Amino acid sequence: MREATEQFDTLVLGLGKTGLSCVSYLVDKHERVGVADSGQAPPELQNLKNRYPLVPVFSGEFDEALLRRAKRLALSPGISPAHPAIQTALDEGIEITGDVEIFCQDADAPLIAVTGSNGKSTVVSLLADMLRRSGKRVGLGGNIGAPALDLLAQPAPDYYLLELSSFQLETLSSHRPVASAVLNVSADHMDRYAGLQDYAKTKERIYAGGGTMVINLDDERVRDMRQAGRRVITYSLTRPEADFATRDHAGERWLVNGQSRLIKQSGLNIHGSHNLSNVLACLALGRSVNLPMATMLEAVRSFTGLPHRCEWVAERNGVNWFNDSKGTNVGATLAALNGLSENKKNIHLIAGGDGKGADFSALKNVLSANVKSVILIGRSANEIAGVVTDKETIFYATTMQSAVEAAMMTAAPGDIVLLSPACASFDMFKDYADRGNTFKHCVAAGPPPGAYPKVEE
Ligand code: UMA
Ligand code: ADP
Repeated sequence: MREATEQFDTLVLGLGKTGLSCVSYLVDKHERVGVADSGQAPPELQNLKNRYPLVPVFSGEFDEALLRRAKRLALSPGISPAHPAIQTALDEGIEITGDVEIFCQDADAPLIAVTGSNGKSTVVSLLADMLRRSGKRVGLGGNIGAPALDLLAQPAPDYYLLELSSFQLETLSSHRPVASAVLNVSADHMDRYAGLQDYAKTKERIYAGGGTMVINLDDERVRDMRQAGRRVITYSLTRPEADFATRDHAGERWLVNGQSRLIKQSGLNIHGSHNLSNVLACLALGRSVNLPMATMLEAVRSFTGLPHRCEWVAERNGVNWFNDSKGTNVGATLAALNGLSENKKNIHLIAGGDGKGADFSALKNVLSANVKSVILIGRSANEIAGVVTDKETIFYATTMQSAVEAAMMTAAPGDIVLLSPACASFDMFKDYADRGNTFKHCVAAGPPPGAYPKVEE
């Protein structure tokens, strides 16, 4: 029997991917580790029991007496340090850390770190390809999927490349990146932060560790993060003075670096001007570690984007279908609508889910200008309906299948149907990938028999 007073070097809070990676890393370091999870069925419980049967697991609401038994608490990203029991522990002098902080204390290769409200996974994926094509070994992880500490189980690469969420940045202070970027700041996770300012301050922490600052001049909040005396590489879609910018030449839009034209927009295989911005960010980050330009451009040409991000799905009866299930906040949905509409009012938008406390009013103008109908699903459907001016264009659906069928009934040749929910998926789906795959499946399944308007041959 275990002593109820057993002390822990580290008590890991949360038993998802991150929690398991912390246990695995810390047990290898011979720490006395325990795990606490406030849910009833933590996702990695069985894996933990199989691999570390001696590590105690405590479930149920976090208990101050339990937390007091630890020298430090390692918080999973989904757990806010503002939790009252964690605040009490902090007041009592117990250290609060996170997996990325532990990683940065021990990692032994240069780090490139990327955050932003949108575009992180796209940017780190393309940048990883640029690095690999340049002969560099890359340890890619963080918010994109592989927990940072799992990377330390492999031999050190030439570069670690971490996608960092604001949650992971909250507990981070030991990072010393060679380069870092905040791609953009728009409202997200407003159920966790006091406001946009608070959220932006958390993102800004990525620049605190030194190294080259890659700055997006198109984002006012990011521009303001620039620090005197630091090496800075800038990029912009609108400001020609940026190190990496765009310029029109002979009727084509080009990506440029100073006087050098690098690649035409028409040479890219990804959609939307937001993705042009992502490519510029990659070129700036790649430049910060001296990757050869020709190799970077090879990677850009081959990049077709990630699934569930403005992903083209099908063309049926002259209607193009796009899956942007990873559009989980207002900024992403705005970018998708602006990027795909080409200033026409031809989009049928499927949106909704768990709005995470968002204010949807920023969608109002683009909904009026570019959207023919709005098909709403999920918990926040009514909140989104509140910003649609023409209420006649709203449809409600209780399942993805009925949403897709409604779009099939409404869309005419030349139109676009876009799933870009501006919300998290958890009220109806396992995750955004499940939502996007369900959408693709429903599109492939086609309309119910006899329902589709007849198309003239
Ligand atoms: N839990 C508690 N108490 C709470 C909240 C959660 O005990 O108050 C427990 C849950 O019961 C669950 C565990 O914590 O058992 C889950 O931990 P977690 O939510 O931190 O999730 P992980 O599986 O560890 O995944 C995390 C990131 N998740 C979040 O930030 C919510 C993953 O990002 C990331 O890929 C992974 O670490 C590896 O780094 C996902 C995400 O949604 C994709 N990120 C947000 C986003 O992109 O917007 C930030
Ligand atoms: P993240 O990892 O930050 O969530 P992703 O690359 O996975 O970013 O893209 C998430 C969503 O944001 C997708 O809907 C995508 O279309 C949109 N998006 C991608 N890049 C940008 C950008 N630079 N600005 C605004 N939205 C973007």
